[in-house]
Amino acid sequence: MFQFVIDAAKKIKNMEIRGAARIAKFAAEILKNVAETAPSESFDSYMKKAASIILNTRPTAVSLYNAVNYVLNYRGETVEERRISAISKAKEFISWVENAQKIIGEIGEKRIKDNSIVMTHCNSSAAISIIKRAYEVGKKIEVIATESRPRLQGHITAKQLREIGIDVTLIVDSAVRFFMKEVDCVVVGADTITANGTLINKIGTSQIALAAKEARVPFIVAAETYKFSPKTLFGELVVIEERSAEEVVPEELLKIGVKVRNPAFDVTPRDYIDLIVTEVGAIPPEMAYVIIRERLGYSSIEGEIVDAKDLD
Ligand code: RI2
Repeated sequence: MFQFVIDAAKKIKNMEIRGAARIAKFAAEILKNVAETAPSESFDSYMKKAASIILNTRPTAVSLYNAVNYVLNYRGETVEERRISAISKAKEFISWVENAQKIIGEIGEKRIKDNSIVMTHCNSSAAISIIKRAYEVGKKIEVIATESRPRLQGHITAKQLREIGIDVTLIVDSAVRFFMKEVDCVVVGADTITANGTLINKIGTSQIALAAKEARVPFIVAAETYKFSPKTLFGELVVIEERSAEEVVPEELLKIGVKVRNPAFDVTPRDYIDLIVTEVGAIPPEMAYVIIRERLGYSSIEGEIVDAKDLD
């Protein structure tokens, strides 16, 4: 029974399935599958164990936690009622993901000027939704996409934008400040936004924000409301995932004792963020608390989540 959950969790861990929204949607799909097939006598324990396995994959993007928590808040007197409730919660979450990205595109597009150059980092479906929409409504835009070492998600972004006809220039991450003077606005995604409006996103994001602020270039974050972290409201710090050294250097360097650090994300203070485009509106980062209270609620905290650390 759990083999398919373990296999799915591995896909998240090795980044075959990646991107904060995609992993959250995938988690909801796995839990839906578990809800549909779990034996009645152990329905609740199957759901909890599957949740633990899924949560024990990538620690930083709160979207994964919010997805699991949303589905695990199923209710019902009988097992069959709980099964139906869990399946419908999973479906609700999946459509939340799909609809939110579309609306973010429609809202965020209005902040992109005609004849402008937009810089983006990594591969964010929410950020791309804004860029694509601006292009679709007829604005003439060019995109500067960063390579996003070490996993080179910038290549995916460049390909996705080129496929629909947008002019894209790919640059190495360290060239961000060199090109910033040509840029009209920066649009990036989010893995997590904390209660005080801090952004956690792909490593390198904070340097781009710094360069943008220096050059007075607007820095826009595209984030569905399930990227906001209820846990941070209660003092929890966001864990920054550190991935393996092999992603960064060839083995021969490791063999001679070169040490490598490979944090996957960094932290951008809210003072560097002009706007967060969510599916419920374009807000200043200071409004993060309101989003958490109104969209995610305290029940997210109370939901029963098992500690997944030991389940590898
Ligand atoms: P969407 C990605 O993380 C990037 O940091 C990206 O900005 C963020 O998720 C949000 O992506 P990774 O999974 O949810 O590549 O907007 O490490 O697609």
